[in-house]
Amino acid sequence: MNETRRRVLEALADGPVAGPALADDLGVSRNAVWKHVEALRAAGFEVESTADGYALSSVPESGALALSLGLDAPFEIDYHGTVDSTNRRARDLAEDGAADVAVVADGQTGGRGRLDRSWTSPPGGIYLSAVLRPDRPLADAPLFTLAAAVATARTAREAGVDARIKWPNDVVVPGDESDYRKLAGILTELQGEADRIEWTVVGVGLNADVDAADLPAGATSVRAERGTVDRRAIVQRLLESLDDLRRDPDAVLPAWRDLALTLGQRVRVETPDGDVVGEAVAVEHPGALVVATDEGTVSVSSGDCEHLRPV
Ligand code: BT5
Repeated sequence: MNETRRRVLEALADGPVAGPALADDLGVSRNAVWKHVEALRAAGFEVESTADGYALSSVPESGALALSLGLDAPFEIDYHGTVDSTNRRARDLAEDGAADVAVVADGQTGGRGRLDRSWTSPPGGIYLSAVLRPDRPLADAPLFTLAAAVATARTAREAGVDARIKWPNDVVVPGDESDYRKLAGILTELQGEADRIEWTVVGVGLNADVDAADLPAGATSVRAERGTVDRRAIVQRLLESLDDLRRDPDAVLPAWRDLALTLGQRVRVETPDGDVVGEAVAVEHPGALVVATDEGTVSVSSGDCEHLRPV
């Protein structure tokens, strides 16, 4: 990202600021300032020319500069109009040594779910994958998936949606009885070294300003629940919340439990060793679901979970 352009933008956001004064401040020519202002206008920023100088009057919904402006979390934004998969891109960056990068795209042509499933990625959705390098043992890795679910649910709740978490990684809006509609999904990828996490990529697909007709059956969007939303505000809140949680991993499980829709429900969890059916009674560190079955208590660390109607 062009550093001078970013500084011009920040000055305009605090503006109005006169072109010559800004040129002096930044140590560039007046013509260079003018060119940066024109480039910002071309990128969708509205910059007014007032008697007191330039003033920023509106910011576009996406783009690296727009998403970085005012972001209160130390993520560099790697923005794409369209990409195959933000997780694939984030993984490549992580393998090249990147840290604290958030890959954000307006669309995906090959969005991925878990277990080779695909993620439908229509316009208006948020497709975001953060590269994290937490200094934690490998066994703590599930905490970062749970943290992403908490950050996503909190952000959707701030947007007015009754978002809850379905174990382990779905953000849903509850319906009648055991019913729910899926609002967001999370895909985590991980590289370990010795017994440490080397990097983890947490990918979030959030149906934000999406027309429900563009989504698979059983899905919903912030727009369908609450009306149209500003995707920039949502991306920024999500990253800020994720940043808070990764700095305080002990806060993740309690926050997850507070938002959990699964606890107290009758569930069926499909695991590689067969189905586990019973009541979901707890979530234990670092994210295992404890199910009370007819044969006793079983702790499940991964699998697909379905909420069943009460018997
Ligand atoms: C997930 O998988 O829920 C994880 C999805 C993660 C997607 C993000 S987008 C940004 C980043 N880059 C990627 O390539 N991926 C991540 P899973 O639990 O396997 O659920 C997948 C299932 O959810 C599909 O089989 C569909 O049934 C359903 N589904 C697909 N697209 C959906 C959507 N947009 N909204 C709701 N449900 C969807």
